[in-house]
Amino acid sequence: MAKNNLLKTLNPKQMAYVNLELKNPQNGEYLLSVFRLVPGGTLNILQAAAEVAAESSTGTNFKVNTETAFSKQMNALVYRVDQKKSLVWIAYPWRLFDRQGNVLGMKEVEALKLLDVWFPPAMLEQYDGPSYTLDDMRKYLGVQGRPILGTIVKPKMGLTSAEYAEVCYDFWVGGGDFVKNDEPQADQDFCPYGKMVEHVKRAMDLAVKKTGKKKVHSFNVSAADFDIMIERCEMIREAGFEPGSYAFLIDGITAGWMAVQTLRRRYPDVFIHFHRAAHGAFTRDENPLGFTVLVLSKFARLAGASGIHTGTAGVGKMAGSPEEDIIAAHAILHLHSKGHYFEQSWAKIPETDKDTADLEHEDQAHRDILRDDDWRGMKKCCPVISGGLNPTLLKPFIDVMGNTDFITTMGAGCHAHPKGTRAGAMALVQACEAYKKKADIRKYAKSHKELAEAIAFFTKKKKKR
Ligand code: CAP
Ligand code: MG
Ligand code: MG
Repeated sequence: MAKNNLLKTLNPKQMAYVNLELKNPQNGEYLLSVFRLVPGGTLNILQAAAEVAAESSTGTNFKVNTETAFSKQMNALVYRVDQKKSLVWIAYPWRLFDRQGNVLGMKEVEALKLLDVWFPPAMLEQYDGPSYTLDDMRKYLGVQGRPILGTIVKPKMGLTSAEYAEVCYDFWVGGGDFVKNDEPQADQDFCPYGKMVEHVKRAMDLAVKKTGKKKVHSFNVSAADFDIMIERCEMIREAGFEPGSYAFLIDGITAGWMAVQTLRRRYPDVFIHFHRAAHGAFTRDENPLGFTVLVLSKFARLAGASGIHTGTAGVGKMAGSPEEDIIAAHAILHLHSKGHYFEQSWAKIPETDKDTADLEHEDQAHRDILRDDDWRGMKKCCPVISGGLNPTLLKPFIDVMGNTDFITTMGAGCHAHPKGTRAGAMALVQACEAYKKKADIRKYAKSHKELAEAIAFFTKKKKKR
């Protein structure tokens, strides 16, 4: 249907949320968004889009008498429609900063997926963005030019605190850098939180002493309420861990944006690790409702997460399209990034100042530039790559990612190794060495037993589940 005819179908309330002539939407006043929208009931795409814009900004299902001249200026505006592709573009006055939660339940839509968002500079300046970043973790660990090599302790739950810490120790002395709680691990009676913290501290001290290398543990601080979350953070800080040796893991979707931003604001000296458990309900391709991995990852950077899981781009076990996962990973890493529909600049560094923008790729320069000027840009958020990976999949993932600027955490990929966790860690380290030496992993395995055992096991494993 021609645009003018579509416009004629709008009722007065819907008209107040549409402006297909909006001049220069990237003028800095709006958060821009693009949705895949399939109208529900008898509505056409523009009517349904206007209802979404109303419900997710200032409106409801009827025009109310209480609206004011100012409130009307806060109306979100549908500014573009692509009927063929079922795409609609909506501009939100960024001062609203709405989270779209309501609209997914509206009868007026059959499908509604937030595909990409664009943040205006004024909005970027208002949000904390990351503080302690991957660059800081690299500096602490003394690890440059390769991924941070991590694991998740498995079994996911069920170990006592002493058994849990032993797995950490074995991974660390095998050469691994980083251990995380699994997302559901918290304060179970068989592994009380305080005991787990105590045992991990002891294991870390022993591993640091034995290897002479710094180590990091990411503690899941997600909890039933904020007080307990903060209590856990304080417990960890009082347990004697040196700054940099611990991260706070938060199940960001179930604990919510407030939890993420609270941690960012209270602990700017700690790596805030956003685990995205439950994201599949919103992000899977098969799901016509929700948002993409790209959108989730961009919001995590805005909210101040130091790192967020962005998926294994089809290399690991979790669903997720390669393109989507890689776009998301790059969007949170760099100062300028290309999304599905928007080019996002996370910095005010002028395009002309190209050398400066290029410098952001060198960790050191990136930090100095961004630190000495209050708002030149929003620091990087680190992709955490996890889910069904094992040492044989490290290079395939790096090849898809195009860089080694990420943390990888392999659970079964380490603890299912036929010779146990320490050998699993050694196999991971050896696979990384092979990558850095540009050596074929099978050739390298000829002189590296643990890697050879991993290759034999995980390639055989694929055939027989
Ligand atoms: C991986 C993992 C991660 C998921 C998260 C798990 O274990 O611990 O939480 O991969 O998915 O519980 O499955 P494995 P994503 O290494 O043993 O697979 O990173 O995609 O959010
Ligand atoms: Mg800032
Ligand atoms: Mg997990």
